[in-house]
Amino acid sequence: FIKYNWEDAFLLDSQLTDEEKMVREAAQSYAQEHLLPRVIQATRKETFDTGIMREMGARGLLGSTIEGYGCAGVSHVAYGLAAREIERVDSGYRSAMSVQSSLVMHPINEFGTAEQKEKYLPRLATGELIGAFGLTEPNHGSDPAGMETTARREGSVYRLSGSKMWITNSPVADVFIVWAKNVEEEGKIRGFILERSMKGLSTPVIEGKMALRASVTGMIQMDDVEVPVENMLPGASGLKGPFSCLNKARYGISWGVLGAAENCLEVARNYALDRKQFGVPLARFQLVQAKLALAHSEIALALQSCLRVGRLIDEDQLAVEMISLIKRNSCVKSLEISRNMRDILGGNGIADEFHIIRHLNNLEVTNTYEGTADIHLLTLGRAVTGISAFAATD
Ligand code: TGC
Ligand code: FAD
Repeated sequence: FIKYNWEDAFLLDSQLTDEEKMVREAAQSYAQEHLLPRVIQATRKETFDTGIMREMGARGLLGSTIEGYGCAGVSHVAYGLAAREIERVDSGYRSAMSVQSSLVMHPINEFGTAEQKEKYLPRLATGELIGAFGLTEPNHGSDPAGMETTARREGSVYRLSGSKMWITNSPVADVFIVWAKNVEEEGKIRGFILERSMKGLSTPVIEGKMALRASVTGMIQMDDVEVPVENMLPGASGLKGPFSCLNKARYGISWGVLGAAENCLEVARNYALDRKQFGVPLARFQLVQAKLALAHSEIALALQSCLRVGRLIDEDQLAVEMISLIKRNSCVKSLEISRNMRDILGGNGIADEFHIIRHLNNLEVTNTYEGTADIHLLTLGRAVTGISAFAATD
């Protein structure tokens, strides 16, 4: 037998290519050297430094799976590994990377015209432009099919009206992928590229978030915004368009949250080895060991599932339910791990200098956005039974 390495239980490292290891190391050193020193103040003050986008761009972390347009063209496994390293520091920073890569650059690359790709992708890849993705509305979160935002064709423009809610980066974004019902096509959902300078567009900040505070979140309000016809994404029609972007982003989240969980485990383990109560280190107590061992087990198992799905994406063998399975599993388990690790720190568990309480609050969000844990459970329930249970009328 080989010696068990608790930090790499199933020898994940040995399953990676040299390029994937290089991407992981680059993301790790960037996150530890440049993001970690900022995160406590950013969270206290609820600020997002937009320079982070250019820093990520300079390191090839934006739109990294795209070929050409200045993008790195790496594997989905490499993208997942980078998400894990960024989120080891904070879910908000991974959110910024995910939205830009999977929800803005991916739809332009997948559904856009050659002109749209040339115009936007290179500057999104460097982080010179910041993007946002508007699907959720004040009255429609889990059920985007009910969206009320409309697009009405008038000669050479579409007029967009409606509002989008809970939009990552919207207050600082230059470019917006907005999903709306096209009145001329009986309400078919279409994607549009909006720019900040367009008249009738405003993006108020949502204040007072108690989670994901190092990420800026806002609305996209559209009052008859005039969007040139050539800014519609021709290749996306129906809910499939936004959902296929979500597949990519949800995949990145599945890896990312495990980085946050690993950081919670690392902090709690070190604390349990140092801190003494009743004359012995906390790590000497069976109940404390149980919490650490369970956290370790869930992380190791979840990482293997993410790696497997990443390989299947790269082999073009993805079924979308696989994404629901790993997104929900990683998020639910990471949230539970962060709660248990926080407990090991006692009173110190709520101090931001120990990081866990910040991860815990962030992981409440990751459990909710990109499809709540229960929505993904229902997707899997439908796959298992063949019966849809989303709506009372199903
Ligand atoms: P349903 O009837 O199931 O499907 C409608 C059409 O969409 C297709 N489809 C998919 N296509 C690609 N990938 C997927 N994962 C797909 N899921 C469904 C489907 O084949 C169908 O196509 P067609 O051609 O037959 O019309 O749709 P439904 O209305 O019953 O809804 C199902 C449900 C509840 C699962 C779905 O609406 C859902 O996923 N709800 C959750 C909403 C959500 O995830 N919102 C995310 C907003 S973005 C965000 O949170 C960003 S956070 C960013 C950050 O900061 O990191
Ligand atoms: P609701 O849909 O109202 O759900 C409330 C509760 O009801 C949940 O527990 C849900 O599981 C449950 N529920 C709903 N339907 C069912 C059902 N059929 N059966 C059982 N239970 C059900 N959206 C974007 O478009 N772009 C972004 O960039 C973005 N960023 C975000 C950033 C943050 C910080 C947050 C908090 C959200 C963000 N979102 C974004 C929105 C996010 O995707 C939604 O919050 C999420 O999809 C849930 O929608 P909702 O908040 O309206 O909750």
